[in-house]
Amino acid sequence: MTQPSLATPGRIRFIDSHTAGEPTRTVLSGFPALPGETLAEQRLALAGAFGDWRTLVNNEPRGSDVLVSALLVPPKAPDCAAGVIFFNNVGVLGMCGHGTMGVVATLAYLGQLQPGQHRIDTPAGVVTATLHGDGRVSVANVRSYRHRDRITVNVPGAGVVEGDVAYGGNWFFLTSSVPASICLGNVERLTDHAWRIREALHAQGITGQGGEVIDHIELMEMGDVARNFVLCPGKAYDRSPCGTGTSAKLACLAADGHLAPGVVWRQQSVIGSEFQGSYVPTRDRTGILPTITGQAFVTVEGELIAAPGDPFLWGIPAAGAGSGA
Ligand code: PYC
Repeated sequence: MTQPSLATPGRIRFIDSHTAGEPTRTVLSGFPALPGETLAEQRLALAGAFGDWRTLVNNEPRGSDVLVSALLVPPKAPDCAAGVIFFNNVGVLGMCGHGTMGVVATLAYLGQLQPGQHRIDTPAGVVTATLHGDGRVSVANVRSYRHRDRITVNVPGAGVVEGDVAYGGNWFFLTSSVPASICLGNVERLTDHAWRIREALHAQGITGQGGEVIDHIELMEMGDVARNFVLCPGKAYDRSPCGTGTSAKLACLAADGHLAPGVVWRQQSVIGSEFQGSYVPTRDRTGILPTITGQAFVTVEGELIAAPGDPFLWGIPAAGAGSGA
């Protein structure tokens, strides 16, 4: 176990929510201030020297591998209602679509946000969240784009798999190669397949732009309504249709000319929950600006207690998972 030394934890106030089934833990207070001039720098601090705080909040025994946490920080960009840095069981994220909806629902529950448009600062850039009167949230996400199309990967045990590499606030490999239909009963097979793809991408040196690690795998099944299975960096699958994953999918559809600007795309998850997405092209036509709509519900309000002498005060490392950074 790592030996934390940066501060002594006490009580950490949080609110949990779920968005289309995927949990978000919004951290309200009790977390140390992270050093950095930008949220991107603060994200690196959380990935590095403050990593024990990440595992304390997110991992067992106080959290779980499925959880994505959202640390509220003072925004650095102007006119933002909040700043947020997302993290999971193995590292930090650039953006998180379901998590942004969870943060907005949480701030609304606290009476800190009213229906309307709100700018939210994230390490990947500012996103605009619209809280609708009925509780749904639309997230106008960061620029999303396809980086490589129809590349092939040799996946041990699965053969040659073809897919696209795209960015939607995190890096994704998207493929319609599925070992079984996308439904809850097949989660173990889907997880195994997606994890093999992730390892093969890594072994074959296939990355996002600038050598960025592709740490999300999105298996797609097309039909009247599309279904996906998204495997997250720490080997947990997304219960929601994944906001950044849906953004990456929209970027691919736009690049292929398969979805016109403004047309609504329905994206279901492996548990059957749904987001709606649409896009406008960027002015320079190098990508798209997606908007993803879904709904989050507050589930738990409480304080994490970090008792001195607890041998698992700093959490249990995620088993068998790679880096989430
Ligand atoms: O909704 O963008 C998302 C997301 C990323 C990881 C889990 N959910």
